[in-house]
Order: sequence, then structure tokens, then C-alpha cells
Amino acid sequence: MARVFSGIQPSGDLHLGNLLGALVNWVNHQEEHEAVYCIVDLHALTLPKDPEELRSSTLELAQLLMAVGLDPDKCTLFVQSHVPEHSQLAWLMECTVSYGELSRMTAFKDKSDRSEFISAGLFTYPALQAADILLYDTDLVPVGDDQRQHIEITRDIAERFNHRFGETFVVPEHVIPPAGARIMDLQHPERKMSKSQHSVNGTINVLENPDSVRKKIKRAVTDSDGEIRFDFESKAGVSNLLSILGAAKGDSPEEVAKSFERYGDLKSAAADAVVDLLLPIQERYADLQSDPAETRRLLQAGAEKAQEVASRTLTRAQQNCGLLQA
Ligand code: ATP
Ligand code: LTN
Repeated sequence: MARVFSGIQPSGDLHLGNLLGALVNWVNHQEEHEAVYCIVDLHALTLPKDPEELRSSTLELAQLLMAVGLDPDKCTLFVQSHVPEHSQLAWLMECTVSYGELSRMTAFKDKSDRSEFISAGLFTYPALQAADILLYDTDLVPVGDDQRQHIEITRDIAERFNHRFGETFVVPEHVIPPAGARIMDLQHPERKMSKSQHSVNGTINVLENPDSVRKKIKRAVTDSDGEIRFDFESKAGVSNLLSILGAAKGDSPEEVAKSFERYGDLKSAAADAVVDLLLPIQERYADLQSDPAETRRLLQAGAEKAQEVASRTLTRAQQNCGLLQA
């Protein structure tokens, strides 16, 4: 059985890009593989955060992930800071990756351009991400398209460490979904839908009510040539709607394009599909919210399960690189 690992930051409202690009895939993987999923609260600290907000976002995200379909009986779900091995291995990763490699990360360039205070943690973020993944002898990492570079650098770090100190880590592969890997902002279809861009009309949140979802999709930017075809280069807005509808229905965007002739019809169908996808999640979330103590108990059990694997890998890495055992 393959080992699957992925992570998500508790750094804002969960949106349709997270859901279609990553979480739908996470739910599928828990059925077939040994799946480990992590709420990466330490990564969220790389940009300034209000403490109370971080605490409540972490618990809410756990409830949302379960509402989306993660089942603690089928996968391991936990919070990164509850398993200290992540921070411990991150240091070894920081000493394995180079300054030049970290300087080439596009996510760092984007986020540091938009931030007043650029923390050292934002720069070394990929080392902590590599630790997350490598601690679990991960074979597959299901993520959206924007994470390709982070998985590549994780592979480079694992190979370098293995080369220097002998076989220590499994070298992971990323898994990008066939549809939905890149959901774009509805108002700015040239950039990805994102938690941190604060584009209210361009982003659909998983907890958004049906009226608001319909309004936003109706107002989504398209173009004036009136033709429906999947072509991100010249028709980003229309292609994004086709991706959304395709991913929500489990069809390819090219296939979806064949069923429509008018933008208005495509928009209505996309809005219906998104509302149908979100409503059951919203209902389950409302139920889960009524028992935060149970959520915390499940997260604690998840952390204990994760730590069993993580501590073995950390010890192996520490021994191989020459740290004296205590
Ligand atoms: P930020 O914009 O602040 O970086 P984010 O919205 O990208 O946040 P993350 O927690 O970084 O959210 O990502 C969680 C998962 O969702 C990752 O696997 C990421 O690749 C995926 N993802 C995020 N945005 C999109 C998108 N627009 N389309 C498809 N997948 C996405
Ligand atoms: N960098 C990722 C979040 C993340 C992650 C991970 C994803 C942290 N650790 C390990 C996959 C595996 C992001 O911003 N989406």
C-alpha cells in the first residue's frame, strides 16, 4: 500500500481551489492508501497571524476537512505543531538545502513581495515542508499545481541527504489531479484563486451560501468572442468555468465544453454544480461544529498515531547524519 501525505495551512477561509485542487483527491486517497493529512499551523506562522485567529482557524479547518470527507478512521489527521518531530527534522533539512535553491522558490518571491515583514521562516518554508513529507516515508503527495516546485525541492533534499548519509528517506512523487489542479480567480482568471489575495468576488469559499455562489459565478469575467472552448492561453475566464464544472462533475473540461453554446448556460450549470457540491459539506460542518471537544480528541489521537512513524524516521536521520544518541 502506498503512503500518501499532504498538508494545508490554517490561514484563511477554505476555497473552491483548495477543494477541487487538493481535498477531493485527499478523500479518494484515504480509501486506497495509507493516508496522513496535516494542518500545517507552523507554516501559517511564516506570515503575521493573530494568535486567537490562528487557534480558531486550526480547529475550524479540522472540522471542515472532516466535513469534506476525511474520516479519522480511514486516515491520520493531525496538527503539525502537535508532533515536534516536524520542527526537529526541519533543522536537518535546512542544513541540507542551499541558500540558492531557496532563493529560486516562486512562492517565496510572491509572498515576500506582498509582505511588509519578511520572516526567515518564510524563506526556509520549503525545508519544513520537506520535513513534513519525508517523516512519513511518503510515496505520493496530492497537491494543486502551485506546489510542484515545493515537491521538486523535497525530492532534491531527500536525494542529497541519502547520497551524503546513506539511504534514509523515501523520495516522494507529487500527484496533481487531472481536472481542477489550477482553479483561477473569477475576477482575475490569470492568477490562482487564493486565500491570501483577498479577492472577495474572485474567490468562492467552501462555506459560502448558494445565493452568493450564484452571483459570483454569474459575474465571473469571460471575454467577448462568445465561443466556448478550453484554451487557458487565450480564454482564461471561460476555461476556468469549464475546469470548475468539469472538476465538480468528474469530467474533463474539454468534454464539458462540448455541451454548451452560450456563456450564460455554462455559468448556470457551473453554479448549480458548485452549489450541489458545497451544500452537503456545509451541513456536515454545522453538525461537527457543535462538538469541538470531540474534534480535539480526534486530533490528539491523530497526532499520537503520526508521532509513532515520525519519531522512527527522525531517529534514523539523526543517527545517519552523525548526531550522538542521548
Ligand atoms: P495561499 O494562497 O495563502 O498560499 P492557498 O489558498 O494556496 O493559500 P494552501 O493551504 O497553501 O492554500 O493550499 C492547500 C492546497 O490547496 C494545496 O495542495 C494547494 O496546491 C491547493 N490549492 C490552493 N489554491 C489552489 C487553486 N487555486 N487551484 C487548485 N489547487 C489549489
Ligand atoms: N506549502 C503547502 C502546504 C504544505 C504541504 C506540506 C503540502 C505544507 N507542508 C506537505 C503538501 C505536503 C501549501 O502552501 N499549499
